[in-house]
Order: sequence, then structure tokens, then C-alpha cells
Amino acid sequence: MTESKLPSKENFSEWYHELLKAGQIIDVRYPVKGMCVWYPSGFALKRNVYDLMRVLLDPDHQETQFPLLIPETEFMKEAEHIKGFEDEVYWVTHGGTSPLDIKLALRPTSETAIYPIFKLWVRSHADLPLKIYQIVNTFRYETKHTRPLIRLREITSFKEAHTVHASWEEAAEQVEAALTIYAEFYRRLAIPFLFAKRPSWDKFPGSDYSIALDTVMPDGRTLQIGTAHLLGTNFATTYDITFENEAGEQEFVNQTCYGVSERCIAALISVHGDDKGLVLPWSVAPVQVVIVPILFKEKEATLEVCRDIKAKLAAAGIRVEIDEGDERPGAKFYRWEMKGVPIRIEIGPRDIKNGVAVLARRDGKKLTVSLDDLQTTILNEAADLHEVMLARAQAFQESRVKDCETVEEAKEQTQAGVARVGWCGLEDCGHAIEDEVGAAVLGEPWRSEETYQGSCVICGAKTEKCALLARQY
Ligand code: A5A
Ligand code: ZN
Repeated sequence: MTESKLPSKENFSEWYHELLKAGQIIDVRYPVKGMCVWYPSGFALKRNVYDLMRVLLDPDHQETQFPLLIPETEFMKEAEHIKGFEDEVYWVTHGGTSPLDIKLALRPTSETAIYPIFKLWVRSHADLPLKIYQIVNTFRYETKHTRPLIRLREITSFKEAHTVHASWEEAAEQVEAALTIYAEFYRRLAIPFLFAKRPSWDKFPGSDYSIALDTVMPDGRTLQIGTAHLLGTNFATTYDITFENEAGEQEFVNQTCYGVSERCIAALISVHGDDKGLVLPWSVAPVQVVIVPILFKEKEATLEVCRDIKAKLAAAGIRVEIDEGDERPGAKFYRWEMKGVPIRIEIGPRDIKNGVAVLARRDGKKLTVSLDDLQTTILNEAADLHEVMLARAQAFQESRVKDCETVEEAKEQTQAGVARVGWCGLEDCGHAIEDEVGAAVLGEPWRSEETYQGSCVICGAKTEKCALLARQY
């Protein structure tokens, strides 16, 4: 394995790309733009992250799988949806050398694959609510600059949920339930975020409204790491999805959908990583504890103790490895730090004599622990480390979100992070904000407890509405 020197995180973009390689997450050398290869260790991380997603969804959703290819005839039915996606669709036009009668789209997302089948599955109010999800690859011919894990043409790990309800209000409640699930998902990854209701010109094509989660990246630009959409009856009317209500009448269903992609891994790497490499949350780290034996004398006896500790920790459900290689301890520390392992245990002959080990956390905290309490101490330190990581990330985010009174101030603030400005809510003023500030309107804060009082930065009208602005990935 080659050891590469990581640039400082100050040079975020270089640092990010180098870390994907040095941390063995993604190999970007695949010869199709926007399509990347998961290294086995990156895949192991991804699997743990998506297992967590499954744990959160499974109590109230059923996992399923729909086909990758969508007939043009189905894809082209919903006008708004087509307008939003037509420039991004890959088409399959041939089977072997024969042109297909009906072209097939590679799903950019699966509404048009799933909803014709929902029409068959939903008959009466007894079939509702229906809540399914799938974790699949989707394809988007992105024309903006592609970036590994962030803007892909093959999204390998698109988690999309689709739900069907008897009323608009019930669907709106489901959007909130989805946001609560995503909030918990990101809490367990120690990633802070902002909720924003996307402006009308940036909602999901075919939705009534879209709520997004945005996280602030180290360079102050935001990354949209999840979205939940209220679809209302827009797709139901197109695909004729109806149910018989309790009064025996046919009614259109109301729908939602919500999605998360491997951008969650991009956020994980970017928010927590440091100049030494990855910093992985305990909840998803493929290796949670690495034992590094300090082998200068009594080699076999030391290894014996280490193997015994490993067996005990593994039996307690901890993902633990022992590094028995020939390198010097310093070289091993360097490598496991790069991989982001949350806790390292160092044990040498003298420690064994004293019945202790040195525990080093990935955030730099070091302590000497009695071997008798090792397991309990590890679990306590892991829990504390999570809180420290979350608090640090939250403090960073808070430092990068500021109220601004003028376009000029907002222009400056969006170089560093997110600006909050008064916005009367009119579309014209919204577009003017984007043009004059040179940043995107993320939307109005959602689920915010504060009430805003100010005036629109464009027209000056007094308003209780505000908008978050940022330069976006
Ligand atoms: N059907 C709904 C859920 C949907 O497609 N929503 S979405 O278009 O907003 O995509 C869901 C999430 O996927 C986005 O919030 C974003 O985090 C992620 N995403 C979108 N395009 C992406 C791309 N090209 N590469 C990686 N992630 C992407
Ligand atoms: Zn205005």
C-alpha cells in the first residue's frame, strides 16, 4: 500500500480528492466521467451507513426493488417531471443491433417506474398508507462539473422512499416523519445540517414543495444531503392512482418521496476528516478499535494478550482488529489514523505487567486504562467521542451561518458560509437575490422556532420571512 501525504484541509478540494484515495474510499480512475469505483474499505463504510438507514426505515417502510429501465411511454407522462429531467436522462435505444420499438430510460429517479405499479397495488383505503423504499443505482447525465460522491452520473447508492396516502394532510405528515428520520440518521453520523424549504423554482419536478437538508462544507459551500418532497396528487392524476374511500367513492391518492445518496458519505468525510485523514464516527466505522502491540521484547507473550483482548471485544460486538505487522508503531499509528479508526489501543510488555493499556482516541485524547475495565472504558470513550465530534461540527456550522442586512453583506458572508436575509417571498425578489448576491436561495428555514423580523433585501418590504443563501455544491 502506498502512503501519500495529505494536503492540509485548508485546501479543501485537494484534501478531499487526496483523502478519497489515501483513505481508500473511492477510486476515481474508472474511464467514464462521473462514475467511480468503491474500494473495499469504502464499500465497508458505505454498507454500515446504509445499514443504519435501513434500521431507521424498516420499522415503518418495506424495502423493495424496481427495474432500472423505464419505458419512454411511462417516463414521458408527467409534464413537469420530464421538463426537470429530460436533459439528464441516458437512453437505451438498441437491443444488440436492433433498434428498440420503445426507448428505455436509465432511471434518474424512480417515480415513473414505480407509480404505474402503485396504480395496480392500490385499490382501497385498506391498502393505505403504502410505504416502500429501495437502495439502487440511478443515472443522471449531469452537465455541471462532476465530483466523486457529490455530483455523480452514476449514483450508486440512491435510497429513495415512496409513500402513498389517503389525504394531502397525511402525506404532509409523512414528509415530516421522513425529515425526523433523516435528522436521526445524521445525528448518528454526527453531521449537522439546516432544513430549508426550497424556493418554487428549485423544488423537485412534479412536487408541491420540497424540503432539503443542507450541510455546510469546510469551504463554506453547502451540500444538499437529502430531500423530502410532497407530491400531492400530481403523479396520481397522471398515472391514475386511485383508491376507494370509506364512502365507496374513487379518489386520487396523495404521495411523497424522499431520498438520500452517497453524498451522506461525502459529508461524513468532509465534516469530520482532518489533516491526518478520515475521522469516522463509531456508529459506522468498519474498524472501531485497532490494537497495536508494542513489540520490542517478549513478542509472543504480548501478542497473546492482544489476541485475548481482541477476542473479548469482538465477542462484545465491537469491530476490532489487531495490527501484527512488522512496521514500527509510529507507522502503524499513521496508517490507522488515515483510515479514521475511532479508538486505538497500545499495549507493550510494561503495560501488561502493570495490567493497563493506553487508549488513544482519534480526536487526540489519550488515557491509560486498566485492562479489567477496558471494554466499559472503550464504550464510554466512544460515546463521548461521538458527542465531541457532533459538538465540534455544530460549532463550526453555527460559526458559518450569519444574518445579513444588505446584499453587500450577504455577498461577503456567502464567501464563508450561509447568509440569512429578509425575503418578502416574491419570486422576482428571490431571483434578484440570487443574481445580486451571486449565491443560491436554499429557501426558508423549515422547522425553525425563531420568528424572523426584518425587511426584504431587494424591495425593502417589511417581512417575517427570510431566506438562507449559499454557494452550493
Ligand atoms: N425521488 C426523489 C427522492 C429525488 O430524486 N430527489 S432528489 O432529486 O432531490 O435526489 C435525492 C438526493 O440525491 C438529493 O437530495 C441529493 O442529496 C442526491 N443527489 C442528487 N443528484 C445527485 C448526483 N448527481 N450525485 C450524487 N447525489 C445526488
Ligand atoms: Zn421583496
